[in-house]
Amino acid sequence: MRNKKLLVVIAFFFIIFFAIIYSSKVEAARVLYFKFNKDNEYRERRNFIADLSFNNNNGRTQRGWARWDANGGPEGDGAYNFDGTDDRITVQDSNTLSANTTGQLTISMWVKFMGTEFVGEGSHKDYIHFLGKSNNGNNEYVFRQYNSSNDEGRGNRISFYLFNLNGGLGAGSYFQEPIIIGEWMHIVGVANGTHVQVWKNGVLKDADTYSGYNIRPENGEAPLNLGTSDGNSHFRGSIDELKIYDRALTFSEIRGLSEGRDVGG
Ligand SMILES: [Ca+2]
Ligand SMILES: [Ca+2]
Ligand SMILES: [Ca+2]
Ligand SMILES: [Ca+2]
Repeated sequence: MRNKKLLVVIAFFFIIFFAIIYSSKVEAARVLYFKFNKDNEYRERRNFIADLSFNNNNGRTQRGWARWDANGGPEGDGAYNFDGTDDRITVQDSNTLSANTTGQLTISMWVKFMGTEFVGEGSHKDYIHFLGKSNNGNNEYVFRQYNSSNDEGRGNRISFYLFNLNGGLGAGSYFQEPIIIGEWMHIVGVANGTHVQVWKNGVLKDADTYSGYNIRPENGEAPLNLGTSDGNSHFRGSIDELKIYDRALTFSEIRGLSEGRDVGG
């Protein structure tokens, strides 16, 4: 009888122990988290956006001041709006945001598109970047939206690209489906060491090899920008719940994020 009690106590402490190890692992995997709820507890005043993963990847709004919408986001708890002209949020360059230092990278966010007709960048001026860590000589990755009427057959294409630092063709995965203005979409880009992937609303849409484009990710010096990548084009819409992890999340983890559950939660 006494032994049985002892076993129960030991088992209990083992469970607690592994639960702590597991949750700290999940916490360690997350390298950036923007909730965009303007939380006083984290001194989110004026143009300061706290990195709630506590890796100090804090954000700041720049220039045209991306506007905070108190009722924005899929949960209505606050999100940032971008005007398509000059709005952006900037995070300083950090090793934790580069695919080669982490080995793998997952970028998860909620996005609401408010425009599908625009003049953008590129030789056809038909795309904008809504998130990117990429500028001349420091190209790492971007999320791209093509306009609806482009002449390349890429109408409404949403893609995630991984580049070599010197640019050129990137390894890009995409989906090309109707975009409903004003509707929140969950978008995830993954770089898992050999492939890039893009996910929409918890569904894997496309995957492509690094090797197909001779991509070898390196640590560049560009900041991470939301609303643009390098200022050459700008996104019109909203972003909420940006989460970056230093590993490739699993199918069920990405599905969970798209259904509002946290990784490990
Ligand atoms: Ca502005
Ligand atoms: Ca929010
Ligand atoms: Ca593909
Ligand atoms: Ca760097």
